[in-house]
Amino acid sequence: MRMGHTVNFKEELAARTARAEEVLARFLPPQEGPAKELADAMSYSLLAGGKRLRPVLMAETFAVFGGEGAVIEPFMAGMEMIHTHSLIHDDLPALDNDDLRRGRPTTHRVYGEAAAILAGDALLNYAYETMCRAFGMGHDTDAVARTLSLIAEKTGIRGMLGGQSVDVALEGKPIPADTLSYIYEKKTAALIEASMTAGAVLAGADEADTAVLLEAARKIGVAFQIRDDILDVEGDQAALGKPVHSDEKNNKTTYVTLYGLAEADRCVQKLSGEALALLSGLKADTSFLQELTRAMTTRRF
Ligand code: GRG
Repeated sequence: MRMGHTVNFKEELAARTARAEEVLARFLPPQEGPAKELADAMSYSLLAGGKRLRPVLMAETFAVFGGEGAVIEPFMAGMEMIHTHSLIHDDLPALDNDDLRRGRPTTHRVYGEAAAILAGDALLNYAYETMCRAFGMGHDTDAVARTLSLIAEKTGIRGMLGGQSVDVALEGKPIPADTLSYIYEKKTAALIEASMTAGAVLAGADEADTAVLLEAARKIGVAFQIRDDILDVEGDQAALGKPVHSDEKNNKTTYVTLYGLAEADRCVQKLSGEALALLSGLKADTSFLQELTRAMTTRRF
């Protein structure tokens, strides 16, 4: 198992999460000057202690496909900034109107709604500013450009934001199964896809391996979202760091409302199994990615 000096997955994950935390803190804008309050709100949201799954996934696929050096770091930071922007905006009164995120009051509860909108916008923009730094790091610029481009695509109208827009438009209405799948593949899986393929593309993985990773990531991402639906019903607010029963409050159609808890759980297991089969079919050592897939799809937080 390619996990450094230890084969203990929990310890290894903790070490990789700590590295992601360290990278994030290093790439944030300084909290000084006239826009200090904006930098404070960005830092408050970003350093609030999420699971850091996306940068960890990205760093791992970079390493699995032979990537070396620090060029992955601006992408790790950028991806977590994009993810955090989506959480800040999703919690706003106009969307889910939630008060708790990552175990702390949401950004708009602390800084006010206008400042939270700006902090989300600023994180999204700063993500690209940060990732563009990779051009000056002596890495293959074509690989850097392709990595940036795939992240932009998976974040925007053809990815996360496209899915979120359909989710919002259909709130409180019955959603057909194929539309719900579209929403999950875009709103949630797209950033997991971006994270897993970005590391590989930056490292120079070939198209066939990247396509397998993309397919595995889509399955992991959809399973992760269905697990989120399940935890919203039977999870624990203290462990999750965010309110439960938020979907019910917002009258949302989810896998749980559409198929019931038991069938939703079967879907998670099926998707997880298919993703594991895809990962284990790759020639590279995907043992850590497989452990992480299991952890993401059986999580309680
Ligand atoms: C841009 C407003 C806007 C929304 C985009 C991603 C998203 C759509 C909204 C965020 C809220 C949400 C339910 C996202 C689905 C994906 C998901 C389960 C996110 C939570 O990710 P975790 O569990 O969070 O990795 P941490 O806090 O650990 O980083």
